[in-house]
Amino acid sequence: EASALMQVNAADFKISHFETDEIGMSHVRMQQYYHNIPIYGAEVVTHGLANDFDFLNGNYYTTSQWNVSSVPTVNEAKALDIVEADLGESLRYDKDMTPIFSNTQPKTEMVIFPYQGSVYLAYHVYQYKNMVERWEYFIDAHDGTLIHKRMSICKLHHHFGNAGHDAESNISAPLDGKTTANAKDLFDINRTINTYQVGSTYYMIDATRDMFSSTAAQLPNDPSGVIWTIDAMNTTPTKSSFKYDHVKSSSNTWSDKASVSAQYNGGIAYNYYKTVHNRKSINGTGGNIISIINVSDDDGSSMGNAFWNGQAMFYGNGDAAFLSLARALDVAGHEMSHGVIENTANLDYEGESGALNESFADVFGALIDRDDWKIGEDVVRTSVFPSGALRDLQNPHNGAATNNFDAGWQPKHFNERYTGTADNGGVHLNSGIPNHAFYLFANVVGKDKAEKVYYRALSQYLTKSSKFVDARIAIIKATTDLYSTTEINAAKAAFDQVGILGDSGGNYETDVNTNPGQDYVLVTGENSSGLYIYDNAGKELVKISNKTIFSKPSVTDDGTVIIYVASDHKIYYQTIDWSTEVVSGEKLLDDQ
Ligand SMILES: [Ca+2]
Ligand SMILES: [Ca+2]
Ligand SMILES: [Zn+2]
Repeated sequence: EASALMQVNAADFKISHFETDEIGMSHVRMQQYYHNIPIYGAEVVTHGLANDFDFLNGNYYTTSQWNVSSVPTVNEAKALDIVEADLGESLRYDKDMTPIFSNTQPKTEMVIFPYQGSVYLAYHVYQYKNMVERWEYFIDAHDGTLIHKRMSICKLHHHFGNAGHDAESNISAPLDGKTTANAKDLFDINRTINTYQVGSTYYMIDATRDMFSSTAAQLPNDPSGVIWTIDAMNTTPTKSSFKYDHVKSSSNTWSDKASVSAQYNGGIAYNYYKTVHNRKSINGTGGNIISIINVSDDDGSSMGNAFWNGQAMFYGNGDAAFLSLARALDVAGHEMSHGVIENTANLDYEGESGALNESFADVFGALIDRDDWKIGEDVVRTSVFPSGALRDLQNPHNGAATNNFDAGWQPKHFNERYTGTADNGGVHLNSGIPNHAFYLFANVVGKDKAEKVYYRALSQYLTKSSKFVDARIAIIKATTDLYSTTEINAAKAAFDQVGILGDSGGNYETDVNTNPGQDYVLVTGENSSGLYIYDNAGKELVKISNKTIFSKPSVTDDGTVIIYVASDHKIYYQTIDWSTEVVSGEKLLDDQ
């Protein structure tokens, strides 16, 4: 079934992930290739019980008209030089790195990059400018042109600094034993935290979780499978003067409340994913959960922000707008969930997929800090955020004037969406729309069911290039997998209410330019019998299938190919020539 997606060779799809889940459903994730090079963002997932696949989603391209040489004329080193020249800083972390930031070296992959109507052979480069800024670049592998770039790190709220590089470690020597301590957090509440004794020194390292690997760990400096809080000693990770060290004590007493909060909240978030979703840590394979506290702003002042940099959570001690950020469980949950998202659907941090990335981080932040629908209520100052929260899933307008983003206003309906280019296309703004859909859904079915559905959608259905409509389809499908009519209707109603409509996948060609062609709607008949094309006035143009349609049809980026699964569980496709309006008729995909 994985093979032969029309007009492309079967060999162009390769299985990247296969999983059979707890209800016995298989999910096959496939990457599309062009001349043996992966096409960026082209992923298809098929799903079904007992390998009887009856649902397909994702995004793929018809490549028959493409004419791109797959042999680069610019080499990888040159591409990295171009990235560094553009960043204005060199950051090939090749020296003296501790295990904490071992993954900050640039990562490069050759891809076929469809972008704004053209198709490129490109180097996709992840490059850290410093500990705070991770950038993604697409460099033309034929002429070295910078095709596209974006920063792909979430700050809890968005104003960005720059400059500086190179971190130096103060982390020193090694020896044993798990201990616990009682200490006050930023609420002045006594918390029991797990610490670790090596020789006569206690460290803020929690080695009690079932992800802990005693064989791989060298404590305290190179642990494996721990929850670990580190002190940045009021230095800034954008500067070469950045320093960090263990939070430690000679008596197992802990007076830095931010460290107690960070360690405690890290444990709650770990437990949430473990007990509710059977997920082993952020990366799914027992990777360390690292929080860095006492992080300063670029100018050395106290930082009113928090972020996940792809490796660790960073927390500032607050400013005129925020209290100490480590205080808030939902902030910790949000930032850690970015790591979970990166290790599952890995939604592009831009446009609608970026807003979904932000939304899933808020959704799980609000599920981990379960007592309200708000984000940041324990850390914002009301002088800046009038509602007393940074964001509110129940009411994304959040008590602020329309479009007053700085005061925490977000759109709650697709009609209100932000269409500008700031904030990677409004990823922290338009997240309000799917956030509100989650609230509407969870408010009907309850958080216990809603979280199962959302985690399933994130881990089994969504892909890198998923858009709002794909989230709708994924949530409805995940609900269908797990629950019944009441819940399915609640999911549909939730997305209807925020204006995310449609039953087939989005136009993936670009986030920025919309297709100038006329819109058509693909619909199934009553009881899913028959497949029709309607115009956008709701008039039936043509019936293209008599079959009972099992899956939501999926449409290629250019609208020329429709693919769907019928009730016989076979995959069919049709091609449409829009210039002549000739439909090919139903064809069966080969099973190879
Ligand atoms: Ca709360
Ligand atoms: Ca909250
Ligand atoms: Zn975020």
